[in-house]
Amino acid sequence: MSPKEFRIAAIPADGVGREVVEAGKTVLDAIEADGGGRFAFAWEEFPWGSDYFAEHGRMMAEDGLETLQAFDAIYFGAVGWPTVPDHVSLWGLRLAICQGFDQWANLRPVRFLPGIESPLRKADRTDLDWVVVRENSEGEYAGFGGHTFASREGRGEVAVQSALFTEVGCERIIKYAFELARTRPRKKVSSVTKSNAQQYGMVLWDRVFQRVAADYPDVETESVLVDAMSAKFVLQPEELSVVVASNLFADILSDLGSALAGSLGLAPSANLNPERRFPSMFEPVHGSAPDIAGQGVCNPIGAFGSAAMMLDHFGLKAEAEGLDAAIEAATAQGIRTRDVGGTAKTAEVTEAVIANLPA
Ligand code: GGG
Repeated sequence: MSPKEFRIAAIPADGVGREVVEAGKTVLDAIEADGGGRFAFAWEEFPWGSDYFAEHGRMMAEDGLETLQAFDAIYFGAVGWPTVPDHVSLWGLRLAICQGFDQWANLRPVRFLPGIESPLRKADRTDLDWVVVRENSEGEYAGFGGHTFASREGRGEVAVQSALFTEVGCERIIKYAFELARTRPRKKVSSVTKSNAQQYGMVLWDRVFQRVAADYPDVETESVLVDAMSAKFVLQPEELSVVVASNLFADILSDLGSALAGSLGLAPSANLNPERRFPSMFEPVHGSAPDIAGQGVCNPIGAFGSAAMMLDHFGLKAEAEGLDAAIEAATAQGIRTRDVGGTAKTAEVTEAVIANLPA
């Protein structure tokens, strides 16, 4: 029987993104080798990112989305480098892909791993299990706005940035969160807005949340303002399971969550087009970390967790679970990069995870 082939576009992009994508490919190659010829990964790597911008004046090829459309998934590193304004690099690559491919659901599990200290208590908190569900197509990242210069000195500049909330956009992400909650041990969805101050879009979100919640009587719910939710992450972490929020709020809360799990370097994510009309994209939550790039010391665990989410997306459930278990085994053995209090290099963590893959 010929192996089922999965075409993967690798976009390492900037800084430590290159190191973690290389590490992730090494782990996935080992999983493929252990797969007994049942499946194969066909990789193509794209040199897009801030260096590409210096040469071509754009972050990705003009026909980049057409090229990527032929792939089953995108494995992404990180975007952002001091040579390119951050909003130019982000909009030119990561957001161009997320929005171009209608990857409207961004899943950001917060992984509390054995052997990793959480600031929530000076011990690991593997009793906690959160998923942040981020609306990934509109909200505060819709890109609506403009600016104007009010005087010749450039003073008095005015800028407007609008957030877009549509009933369709709110409903699909909120339903996604409820469906996800039904698959989890704690069936609870916490919705996060700031609808007391943001009286149009976020009031619409709250209304849709209440309407959708009525269809899921088996799922516990709460609506919490984002400031209160930030405190709740720290003070009542046992109260959380699925947290659904707008693009900006979920971006912030998922960083808070992964910091509370020990490090941003641990956090995986999936940018999903649930209808599967377009490829989905898997990437660690962290950015390009210019301060440690190129030193071989960055934490590859977030990229490995993202690879596990990609395997799950391919229907390779056993391999996804095997990789997640290997990650846990490696951290439990004390193999940690310096962001989580260890001395291991990226390559040592990679070797440890491969050594712990199920036979
Ligand atoms: N791997 C994630 C990444 O590169 N993030 C850079 C960033 O600034 N992201 C903003 C966002 O998640 O919207």
